Amino acid sequence: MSKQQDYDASSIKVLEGLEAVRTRPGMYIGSTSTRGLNHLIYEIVDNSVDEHLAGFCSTIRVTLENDGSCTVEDDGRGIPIDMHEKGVSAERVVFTTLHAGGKFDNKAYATSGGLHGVGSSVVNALSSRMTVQVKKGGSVYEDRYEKGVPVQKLTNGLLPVVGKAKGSGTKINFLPDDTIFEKTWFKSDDIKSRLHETCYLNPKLTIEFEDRREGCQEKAVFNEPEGIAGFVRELNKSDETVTDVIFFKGKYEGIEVEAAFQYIRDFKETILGFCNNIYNSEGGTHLTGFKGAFTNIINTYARELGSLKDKDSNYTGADVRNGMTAVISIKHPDPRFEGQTKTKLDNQDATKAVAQVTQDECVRYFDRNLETLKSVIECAERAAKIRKSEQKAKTNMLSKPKFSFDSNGKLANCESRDASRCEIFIVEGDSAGGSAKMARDRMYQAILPIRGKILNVEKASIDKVLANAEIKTMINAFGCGFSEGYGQDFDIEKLRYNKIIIMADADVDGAHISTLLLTLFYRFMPDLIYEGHVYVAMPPLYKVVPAKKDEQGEYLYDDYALAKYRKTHKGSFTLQRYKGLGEMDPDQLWETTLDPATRRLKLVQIEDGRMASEMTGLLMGTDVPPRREFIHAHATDAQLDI
Ligand code: TSJ
Repeated sequence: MSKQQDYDASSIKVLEGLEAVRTRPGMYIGSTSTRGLNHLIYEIVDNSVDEHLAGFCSTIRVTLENDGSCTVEDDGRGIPIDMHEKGVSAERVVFTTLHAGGKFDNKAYATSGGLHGVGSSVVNALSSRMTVQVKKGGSVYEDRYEKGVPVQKLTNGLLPVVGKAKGSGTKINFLPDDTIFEKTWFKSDDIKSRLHETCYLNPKLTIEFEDRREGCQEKAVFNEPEGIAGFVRELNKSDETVTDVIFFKGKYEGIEVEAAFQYIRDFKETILGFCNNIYNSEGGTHLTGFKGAFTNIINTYARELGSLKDKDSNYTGADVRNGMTAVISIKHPDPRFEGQTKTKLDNQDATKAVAQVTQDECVRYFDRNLETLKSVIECAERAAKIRKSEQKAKTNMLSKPKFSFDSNGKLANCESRDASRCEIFIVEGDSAGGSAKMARDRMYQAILPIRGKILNVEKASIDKVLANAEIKTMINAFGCGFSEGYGQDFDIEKLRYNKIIIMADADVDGAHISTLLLTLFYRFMPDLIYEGHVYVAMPPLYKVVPAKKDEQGEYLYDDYALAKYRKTHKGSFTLQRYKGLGEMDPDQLWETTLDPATRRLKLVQIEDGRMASEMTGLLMGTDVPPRREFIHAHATDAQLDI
């Protein structure tokens, strides 16, 4: 068989592969929302970062073009364009083979972390067009694709030369396919922050960003020679610091470990883990190694220095991390990931490597910097003190009989104790609550009405939060306790309901109540959200009933659906607008929001833990000016009902 025929045969496989990507894009890039869209850029940029790690690329340029496409260009060696054994340019194999690599997989580190690293062929398949230009040996070579299918004619399987060039590099331009993505507007803030982060993790790399889209013209250059130490400094830029940034690195059994940390006055802990430049939002073994070793080190010193007496128990891990901001970055030759979003590092040898390097380097540092060590121990002391006094308050509160806060009988619990099938609806208002209690499936659906607005936990002190009757009722009803910084008393295994469903009116007040509840869950029971237990019910806004008797009535969930109905429906109909859940009778409530067969629920997910935490602080916290600024900048998205 000739080489060309050979390629024809394999090209059928290629088309099948592309089709698989286009049929289930979510499997390859996580989602087809803005997050998935932005991922296309990261996917491409990560290839240039690999070239940087291999030692051949110093600058990457990312441009958002006015036509909606994105250009990524680097000054590396250029993707190989010579003849591949399949009888066609190697470049074409890279862009048409799923998980391309194989032969090109001679990188120092595979960057397959979670959603990342699925490769350029996936981006190609999801782009209505893509142009690849490779500079090498004085010439520019070009290839073109549409929806992943090559459209450039080759000569003897090789790419045409389209110009002359100095130096070498790769330039990709791609336009995301608007039949695949729900939205095709790249979010420049997210992209900039991810590119900036990449530069903190790669101190010798420069990334130039440019937005050329109409009305958004902007340029930014990122280069962070200080590396992750600079990252920690940036994270703490608006906090009162207690120590300098401490940086260390080392290597253990083939695993490179780098860490930077600094203490701030605030009672919070921020520890970010990266493996091969990929952020691990669910943490993992590298963080376990760091935390374990650090706790040991501080307890050992605290006993040596007499801060802990013989009779005292050790500081907890959370105590010693009180006020700590840290970035742990490792390079692992064969990373494995697990967890709900496949972003939790799973390699057991990473625990040992990070623990060993942390032990050696921190002891070396603290032996020479006693004042810093004392400041760290003071932070742990303060945390331990508060932990002990809160423990007392908590045992007093939670040791009372179950549902003791429910003496007013507001919670209508379900009969089943099979948590996997039980649901609890948190319902705004007593009248909707009453209807919901009548309409529900008593076996599996519990109803907890809450009156008016709950406390904004972002603004209140912990004792106020715990004193709040509605919050106590919820904590007791869920059954898994709560965690807040120092105490790790939350136990998701004890959760009594598989689904926690927020049921609020589809108006501004309802949205506010949902936000307050989500803030509560996010701050005190974040695992409820991370493990996918929290939902928001989507009650319809309208019901349309056609005048003709034989036609079915329909619930409509937003104004867009109503406009569409008006356009497509022939004949007259009556329109009922629901002002609130309280207006629905039990039957309607059952059909629209309770019945698992017909209701609509929105699963609450965290796209980016850090971003979510910062946003929650910004939107729900006490500091007004930055919130006002944010609202003014984003107010065009809002729809107020007057
Ligand atoms: F994702 C991508 F494929 F589209 C892409 C790859 C996008 C961009 C903007 C850059 C790149 C890329 C690939 N930049 N640099 C490289 N380098 C290689 O592919 C390469 C070059 C030479 C050799 C060699 O062994 O000689 C090996 C490799 C992997």
